[in-house]
Amino acid sequence: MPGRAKMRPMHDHTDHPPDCGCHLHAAPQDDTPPRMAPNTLFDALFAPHMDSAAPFLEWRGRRIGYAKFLRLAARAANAYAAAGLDAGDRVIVQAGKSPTALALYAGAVQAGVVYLPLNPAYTAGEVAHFREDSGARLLICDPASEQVLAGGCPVLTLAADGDSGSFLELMSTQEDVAAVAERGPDDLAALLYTSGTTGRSKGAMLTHRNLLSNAETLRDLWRFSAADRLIHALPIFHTHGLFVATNITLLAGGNMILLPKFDADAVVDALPRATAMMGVPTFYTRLLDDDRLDRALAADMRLFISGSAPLLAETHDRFTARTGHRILERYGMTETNMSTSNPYDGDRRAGTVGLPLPDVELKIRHPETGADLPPGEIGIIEVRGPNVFQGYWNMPGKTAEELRPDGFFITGDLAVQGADGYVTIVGRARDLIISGGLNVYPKEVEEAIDALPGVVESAVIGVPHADMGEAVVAAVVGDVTPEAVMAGLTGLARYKQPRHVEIVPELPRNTMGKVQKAALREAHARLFAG
Ligand code: MLC
Ligand code: AMP
Repeated sequence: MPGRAKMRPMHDHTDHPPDCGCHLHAAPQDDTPPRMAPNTLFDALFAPHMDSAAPFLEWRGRRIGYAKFLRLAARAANAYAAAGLDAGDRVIVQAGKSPTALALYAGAVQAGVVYLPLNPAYTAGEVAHFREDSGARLLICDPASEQVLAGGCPVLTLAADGDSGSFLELMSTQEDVAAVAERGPDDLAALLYTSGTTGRSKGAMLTHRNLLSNAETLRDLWRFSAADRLIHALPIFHTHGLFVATNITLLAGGNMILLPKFDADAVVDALPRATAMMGVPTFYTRLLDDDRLDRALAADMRLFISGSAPLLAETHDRFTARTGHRILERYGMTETNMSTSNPYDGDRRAGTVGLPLPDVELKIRHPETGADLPPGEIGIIEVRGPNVFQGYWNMPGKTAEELRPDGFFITGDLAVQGADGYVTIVGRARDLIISGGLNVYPKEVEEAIDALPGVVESAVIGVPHADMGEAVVAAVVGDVTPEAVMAGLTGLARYKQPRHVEIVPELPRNTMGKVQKAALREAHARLFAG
């Protein structure tokens, strides 16, 4: 793991990149060759804006400029140091969405601290695993959770609105300029936990290069510039909202209308002032359910992007009919950032996730043999490139199972690639439910159900859901009621809990004794189809 960072003063202009945009660089530069960036992400995302009065965030009607936001980030960087964190240490942030929470990410980049964001929906038991596994030196959470989460490492707080809490108090005692920790492209920037089909969640190690290369590629592909204003209604504890949306905006020098969460009224209000939006498919189906969505409302928008879950071709087409915009669908994963995208110019093909990104190699391989498959055949997507993570934290065995020695990552998504390069995802080789863009691993829910008194066995499946794409449903065998099952699952985050529990005499099995989840899915297919 990375050692102690070398620190440099933030405005030491001997070290400062010539294109940083700050006032001391207004004079022409000499021809000395560019130096290696001392902090890969900081120098690309933040340094150019240190003294910029340009807007960065609109939050609850308030404008926050770049310089102001970065001063907040510097306070956060200093507060990490005051709390005893060195570069390379992990900080867990389980906080609501606010400009302050975003500054905690930016401050971590500046201080070289490895950022580990968590869904506020995670329960104390779930958080305990992340804390123990990551060896975090500090946990920042909502004041209401402070007592429950105490133990293991120091706990400081940030309220859901970002306006109070002991970490904010610590920030307020700090200078608003901070040292920049020296971090290279291969140093870790973030640890993002992702569940799996077996065992506990795994921490995906993402480096400065992983995040920056993907942001650069997508900024160029999607033509983001300083003229863009992005509607940001995604959570900031996942790749989509934290890295794709935020890093691209920072890199382009654009700005964001930061919404606490997706809310159709707030998005309708923001659309006439915005140029772009990124969302999961649920955002688009909810907008389509709103009569106010029409061509006039979206007239000044240039780009709608969807990802994290399959966008139905029907949703895609209905959106075009209503607004005149073709949604641009892309495909990614926590471990890989983004890997494919439909083109900006050219055919945005409904039901496909487009073409491999320019710096990403993509292969469709045989699920068992790993052999390359020809166009038109279904196999597993494998990707390689600067976007692909470094492996799972402290899990060399799991890393070796999914990351080949030649650098290709086995995604577990089943797809077919046409001769023209377009990739269509047709299913998943791993047992996974995606509900509203959040992943639920049936195995984790089944283990929790099977541990309840009276339960013999269970099978958890995803069924079509008009709003969330898929909903979690449990079939349970045993002397137990659906209510007792639900009451026993409070240790799981709410979004993982079944929306429907059915007590059944037995689970359908094939001749090999394997539970036939396809038959269960079929039997419950109309439950939430709308
Ligand atoms: C909230 N709930 C969910 C849920 N979100 N249940 C299932 N699935 C979800 N995704 C729960 C709430 O706790 C609540 O429970 C109930 O469902 C109804 O809540 P809601 O008010 O309707 O939900 P809402 O707050 O509007 O959230 C829905 C959502 C949100 C879809 C807008 O989940 C969201 O923003 N999802 C995006 C997730 C995301 O960013 N994914 C990217 C991962 S990165 P109760 O009991 O109180 O009724 C990735 C890589 C890539 O995948 O390619 O991008
Ligand atoms: P996560 O592990 O939370 O990062 O989720 C990544 C998974 O989301 C991928 O492995 C895919 O299964 C799914 N995913 C992301 N984007 C898309 C998309 N555009 N279409 C279908 N599935 C997607």
